[in-house]
Amino acid sequence: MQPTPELHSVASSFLVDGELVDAENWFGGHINDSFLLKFLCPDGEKRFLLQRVNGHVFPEPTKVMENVQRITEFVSVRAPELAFLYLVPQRNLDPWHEDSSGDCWRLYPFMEETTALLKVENEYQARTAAFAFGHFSRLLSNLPDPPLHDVLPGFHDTPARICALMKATEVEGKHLLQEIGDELEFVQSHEDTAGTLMELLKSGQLPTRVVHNDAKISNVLLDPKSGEAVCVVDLDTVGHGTSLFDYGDMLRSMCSSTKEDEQDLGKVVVDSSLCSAIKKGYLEGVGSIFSETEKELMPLSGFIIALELGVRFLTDHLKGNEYFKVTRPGQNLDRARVQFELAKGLKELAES
Ligand code: GN1
Ligand code: MG
Repeated sequence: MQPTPELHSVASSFLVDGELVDAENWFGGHINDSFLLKFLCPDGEKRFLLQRVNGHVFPEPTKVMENVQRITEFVSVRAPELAFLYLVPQRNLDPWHEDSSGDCWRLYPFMEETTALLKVENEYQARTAAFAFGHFSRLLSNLPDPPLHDVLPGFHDTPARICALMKATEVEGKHLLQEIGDELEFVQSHEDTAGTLMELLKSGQLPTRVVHNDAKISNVLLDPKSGEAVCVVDLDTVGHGTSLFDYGDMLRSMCSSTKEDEQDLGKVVVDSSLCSAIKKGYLEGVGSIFSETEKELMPLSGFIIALELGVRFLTDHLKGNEYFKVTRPGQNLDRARVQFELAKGLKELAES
């Protein structure tokens, strides 16, 4: 499509030797606005990914960008051989663009010859993606002080997420309560277990590490020929927490070949061989830094993070989809139901 004047203006601030000739919406996540840009450069066409950080979700987008810049700089020094999304600076060498309304824009070279999966198809993919997240955490375990900004305080605070759901049911969703009675009962009956990770993290029984915080399958780019993971992406949420936030996110997003908004819950099946592949890959990637307590809680973390995400989708459904983008009515409710179904399957597996 013809780039809009806004995209032209933003794109022209970045240090690219070429002319912007095409822009397409890029549907790569539920949060930020992304565009695939094509520039005509002296040595041919080049593609870039332009993103506007969602200022509603991230109230301090400059802090998000400061974190992203620190991480990418650190990785470029520590592991220059690693394929990674490096920020293209602006012409004035600032690492990102801030527009007149305070929105932050960033530009990455498009990772040609890679693909992102919305769902896992086989054990190899699960293992290599989990390895990539483990390796990422291991690499960042040496990130020097100061700590990264906490851009979304309480992001994986499961008990606080449950409180927010209960509040939403009181304030905003009375007319919807009948529709979600079973889901609310499921959440309430597992409230205690759901708080395990936060409790152990707060008491120091689980170590605090630098973690990705959004370790889902679509946040790893794969080589479509070899199937191997090439690059971990989406650094907005990287911060300090337990590795089990990532491990739990991997289990819930890679333990099944189901779509995230599947309406037929009969298709939501937890595949134990995918779970074993995730475990192998993650432990290989993260290496010796993993403690016994972390290892013990690995299986339960999948249940907790699936339940937590279900709670977040359900809360957003009640609040009129103000957080997660939707393309159809009821999509966040369907997403919530899938997560609760996965949570049930992951709990059974953890207890078996
Ligand atoms: C969001 O934007 P995206 O798709 O990378 C969300 C994650 C959820 C995920 C579920 C900042 O990630 O926490 O697990 O959707 N990111 C944020 O698909 O809330
Ligand atoms: Mg994200």
